[in-house]
Amino acid sequence: MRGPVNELTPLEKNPPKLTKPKSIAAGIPGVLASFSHSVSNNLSSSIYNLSKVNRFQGFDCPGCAWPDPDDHRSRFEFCENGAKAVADERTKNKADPNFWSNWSVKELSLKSDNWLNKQGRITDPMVLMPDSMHYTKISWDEAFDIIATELASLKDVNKSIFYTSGRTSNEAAFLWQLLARWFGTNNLPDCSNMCHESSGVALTESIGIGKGTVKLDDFNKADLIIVIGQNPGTNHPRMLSALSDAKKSGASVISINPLKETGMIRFKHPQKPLDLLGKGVKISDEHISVNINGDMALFRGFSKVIIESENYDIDFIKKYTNGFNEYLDEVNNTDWEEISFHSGVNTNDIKRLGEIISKSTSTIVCWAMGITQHKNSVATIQEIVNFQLLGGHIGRPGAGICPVRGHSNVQGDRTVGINHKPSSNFLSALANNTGIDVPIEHGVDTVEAVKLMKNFNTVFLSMGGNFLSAMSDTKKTASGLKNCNLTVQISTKPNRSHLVTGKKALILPCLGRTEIDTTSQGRQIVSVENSMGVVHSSQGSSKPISDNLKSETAIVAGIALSLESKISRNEVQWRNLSENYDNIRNLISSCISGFDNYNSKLRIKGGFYLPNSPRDNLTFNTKSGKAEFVKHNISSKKAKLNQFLMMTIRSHDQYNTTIYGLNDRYRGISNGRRIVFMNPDDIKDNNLKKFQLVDLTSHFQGEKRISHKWFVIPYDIPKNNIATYFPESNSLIPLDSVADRSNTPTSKSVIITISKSSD
Ligand SMILES: Nc1nc2c(c(=O)[nH]1)N[C@H]1C(S)=C(S)[C@@H](COP(=O)(O)OP(=O)(O)OC[C@H]3O[C@@H](n4cnc5c(=O)[nH]c(N)nc54)[C@H](O)[C@@H]3O)O[C@H]1N2
Ligand SMILES: Nc1nc2c(c(=O)[nH]1)N[C@H]1C(S)=C(S)[C@@H](COP(=O)(O)OP(=O)(O)OC[C@H]3O[C@@H](n4cnc5c(=O)[nH]c(N)nc54)[C@H](O)[C@@H]3O)O[C@H]1N2
Ligand SMILES: [Mo]
Repeated sequence: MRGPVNELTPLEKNPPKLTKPKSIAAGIPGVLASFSHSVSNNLSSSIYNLSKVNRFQGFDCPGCAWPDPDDHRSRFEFCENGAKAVADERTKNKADPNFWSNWSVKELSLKSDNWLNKQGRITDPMVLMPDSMHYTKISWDEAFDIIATELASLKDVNKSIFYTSGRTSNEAAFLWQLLARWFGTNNLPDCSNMCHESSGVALTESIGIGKGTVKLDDFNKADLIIVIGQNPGTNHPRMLSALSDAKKSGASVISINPLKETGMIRFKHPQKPLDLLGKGVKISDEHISVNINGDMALFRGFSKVIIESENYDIDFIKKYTNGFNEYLDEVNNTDWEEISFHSGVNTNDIKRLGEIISKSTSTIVCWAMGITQHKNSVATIQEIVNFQLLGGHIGRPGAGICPVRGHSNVQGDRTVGINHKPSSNFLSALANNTGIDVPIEHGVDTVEAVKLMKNFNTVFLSMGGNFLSAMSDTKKTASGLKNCNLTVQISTKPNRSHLVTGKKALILPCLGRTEIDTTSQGRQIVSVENSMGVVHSSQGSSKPISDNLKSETAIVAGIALSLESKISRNEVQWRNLSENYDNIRNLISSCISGFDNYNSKLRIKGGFYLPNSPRDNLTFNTKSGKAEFVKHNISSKKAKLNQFLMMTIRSHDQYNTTIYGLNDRYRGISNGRRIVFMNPDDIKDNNLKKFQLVDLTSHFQGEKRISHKWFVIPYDIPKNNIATYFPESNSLIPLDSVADRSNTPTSKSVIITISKSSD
């Protein structure tokens, strides 16, 4: 018998060490930190690889989706985040068949996420048979045969699920969705469902495109940049170069966040010697310590000031927007008391800042997870768009909206068809160009996938990612995965989704971004789309860590070819596509607009911009043909007496569920992750003390979820707000606690009570 495995991250014995939060991001410590991560992995290979990051002939940085300047992509552009991601992939450690035979899945499940990641790269395809305690090596052909057999034996194709994480290239992602749709399902949940789905839903309705409207160069032309719910110092460090350049060109920066994140205070460019010597550039001119989920009310307040001072752009509004009068009524009917109550910011501060903001002639608003992971996220984002429309800040130089995407190709994956709700245009283009019978019925997102898995015996296939740890409600997600007939993880490194599995499980190891991808037709390049809609090439240059790895595209084709005979279908030329990626790109060009001459444009330095009609020519593909003011009542999540509102955030030493180390340098935390950031007054009022061990209980629709033994840490955070790190805290987030319309787990709004742990 396999026996029960541990689904949750293990507890920690000792409290962390605390120092004062830092006031300057990057600089020498940033360089040293990336260096030390490289040393502990594989220094020479990391340095060689860093010289290739984001160069015209190099590979796309796996760190994040922030773009590079159009004119100097050949500069040595990397940051601590990227350096760590590269070093982590280039590790010399190998989770080879010996490793898997030394450790049972149960033993591995008792280890920390940090330990699991340190074991290194997976070298061979591995299988876990029913009732077996260990993974054993399997041939690729046998692995493909197991998958094809399980898929072909499903009575209903909609009991298969094809998950995607956002690092997958356009080419692999396109083939992946083709495999799912050729098989007959739109069950294509992806990490976007947990990430920027709210932005996509809100923006599509408001401005007719689910993406941002700025180019990087707009940052140099803006006079005001507002950064909301984002921690760029840790998660998008290259954005700090853009912000510091913008400051030098005269822009003001406002940061809106319950926490004073270090990157938003001061920044020293790690690759500019003069910056390293000086005090660095001051980034935020103003910081607003908004309450968690108070942003919608805050923006309503700013809009109210703009309207009351008649500082709106009436020409723009008349020509390009719809719904202004209704919005005007809504704003006039919102009183200041409500605004201050929901935002947690006092009226005078909002009015003072609103006055300054209303004078801006070119504003950019940036946001990330602090905005997208709440119940009212879609409404909040639409309020931000309303605010931008008032000033006419869309489609003009130096102005626009900028949802800052996470995974390095999450935006590209969606563009090329990773979408559980595909448009009918896309589906008919796919049908016409491939001859396949496309499924029309919408598929499941990540929350619906867990429910499907719990209720039926499904087959779950995962292109990258770590579904168990990334999803909300860890226990429910685990029971869903365990109910699957088969779970398949296409991965680079070990993670908890390899341990909490279906009855049978496969791990298929793939090439990483840094590695050379060769087929019978020679060396291949792939492509990705960054956060600002630039599609460019990426080509690894290192020898693969093992001879037994396959590229993601080869793995998709391998599954498909094995399935062909079992379901007697042969419409798609899988071999032709996977042996020469130009053929995949030709197919993408025929199916998706904006990709004409894909193969030649990709080979031009720096790649090409996809069309973006609001930005390019102020046209809006909405119901009215204009940008929509969408009105909503302002709302916010509030904790009741003796409760707290919890946000689950990233530390400086993690990449989503990959834990590089136990430090959160900028916030002054070292050697621990199981901590609750808490306001010092709340600590006192609740009779707690620093390092007190507490249990956290979440409350949702009468249900309780409890997580034991967290260390209390005093921190500068608004009263009644607390913060913990994910993935540890994901077990507290109820599966049904989701954002309206986007169905994104409310990872930043969890109602919690705190009690002292018993010994
Ligand atoms: N090094 C590193 N880089 C990464 C990642 C990583 O894990 N590590 N992940 C990548 C991915 S997939 C993504 S999506 C991005 C994530 O990038 P971020 O969105 O920056 O990541 P989070 O840590 O979730 O940070 C959320 C920020 O929002 C604030 N916040 C939380 N709730 C609220 C709120 O209600 N209102 C406001 N105004 N602020 C709030 C928090 O204090 C925190 O500063 O980063 C990408 N880049
Ligand atoms: N509570 C809470 N939960 C959250 C969030 C939050 O803020 N709070 N954030 C959410 C967000 S924004 C996101 S995007 C999701 C992330 O969800 P995922 O994308 O599913 O998770 P990751 O941790 O990025 O996936 C890491 C794994 O990807 C594999 N991998 C790495 N590189 C490659 C590669 O090149 N190819 C392949 N095939 N595999 C690779 C490795 O095996 C690694 O273990 O988590 C979400 N979950
Ligand atoms: Mo993300």
